[in-house]
Amino acid sequence: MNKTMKSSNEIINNATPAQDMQQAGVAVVKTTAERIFREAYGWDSSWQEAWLAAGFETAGLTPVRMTADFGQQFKVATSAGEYTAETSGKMRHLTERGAELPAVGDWLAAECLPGERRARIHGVLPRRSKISRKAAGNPVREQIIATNVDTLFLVTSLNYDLNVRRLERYLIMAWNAGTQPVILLSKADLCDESFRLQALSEVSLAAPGVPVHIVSAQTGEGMEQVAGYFAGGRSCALAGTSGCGKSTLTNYLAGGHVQRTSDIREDDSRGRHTTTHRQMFEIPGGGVLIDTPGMRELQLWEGEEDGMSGAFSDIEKLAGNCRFRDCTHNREEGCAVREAMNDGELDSGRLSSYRKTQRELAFLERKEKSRSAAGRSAGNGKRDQRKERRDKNWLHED
Ligand SMILES: Nc1nc2c(ncn2[C@@H]2O[C@H](COP(=O)(O)OP(=O)(O)O)[C@@H](O)[C@H]2O)c(=O)[nH]1
Ligand SMILES: [Mg+2]
Ligand SMILES: [Zn+2]
Repeated sequence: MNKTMKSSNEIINNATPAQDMQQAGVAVVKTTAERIFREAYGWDSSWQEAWLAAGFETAGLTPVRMTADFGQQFKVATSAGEYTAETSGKMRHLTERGAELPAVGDWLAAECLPGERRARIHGVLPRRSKISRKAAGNPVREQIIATNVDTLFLVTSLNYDLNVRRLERYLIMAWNAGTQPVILLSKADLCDESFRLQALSEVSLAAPGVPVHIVSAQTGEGMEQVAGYFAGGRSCALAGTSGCGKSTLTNYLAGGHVQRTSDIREDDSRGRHTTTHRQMFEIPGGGVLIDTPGMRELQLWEGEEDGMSGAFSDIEKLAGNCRFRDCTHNREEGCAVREAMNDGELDSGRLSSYRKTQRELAFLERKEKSRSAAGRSAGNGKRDQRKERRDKNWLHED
């Protein structure tokens, strides 16, 4: 064989020759299935690098991707189909905060038990993106919605659902997460042309620079563009209130009835919570989609990225022209933001939403700070040490 040519086996399997020999009996079939699986689920050369750097290959582990979360137990996709999985005792022992447990979307290092269709999880690859919100009823706990999502579809239906203030919150969540938001205005078949145009213009103002598509899972309108986001095995997720049509879109894109959908109650136009778990589905042409339950109220969680700048780029750009650098856009002379508002270029509702969200995030940050300060003064240096060790163990086990 030509030396520069690689067999598909070599491209994905970096095992030593000795390990290759060991597996020789099943190598070909196994690696073809493995290659198809990894391509479909978005494995690429930088995942491979992270995998090797973490030492998972030498530990004899297999990459699998978490598809569903049922609390203690969860599901993972493997080259041999879906397995039930749980974390290893050691990993559970090292875990104190829920946020560091595997989440839907994670690439995990697994010990597969094919006879039982079970997997034991020993590690998590560092995440590329992480969609979080504040856990309900707990001011300082993060709840991860999904990880490693390239595109987050924010769905809002064109019948009764449209609410730009709520959309702004979803956009902050997307930008905080490090994902690309895309807005889907769903159920286009239910509204007339003038309502569409109005919705489109309102949404474009609330979401500067964000792609917007008008879609219908009923007629298929706009669905080709949506399908384009999965090209090259990319990962997408759906977010939006209950009843806006997320599971119906999932069924359309997955090419079958994979998710239950629900009828909207006529009285309040709200869907029932038919989708109760976050779950990932494979898209026939490659790529995956994560469907999520509706969120009654989206409580923001400050991420590593600056979501405010992403979601309110128009206001921040204007603020760059205010005379004073620390302008609060209240009564200062030479305030470009107020000027734009007076000229009708900037909606006053949007400015007050910007301010309100800023206050909310500042409050959250203060809470988080005082909590970690309290933790330290209570002699929790030990916990920090444990956390550090844990990160090492999970992410860089070499
Ligand atoms: N007319 C119409 N109805 C839709 C469309 N998409 C979803 N629906 C309906 O909206 C209701 C809620 O859909 P579902 O997918 O369960 O919403 P979810 O809660 O966001 O997952 C169901 O009765 C669907 O049949 C659409 O494109 N057009
Ligand atoms: Mg649903
Ligand atoms: Zn100003």
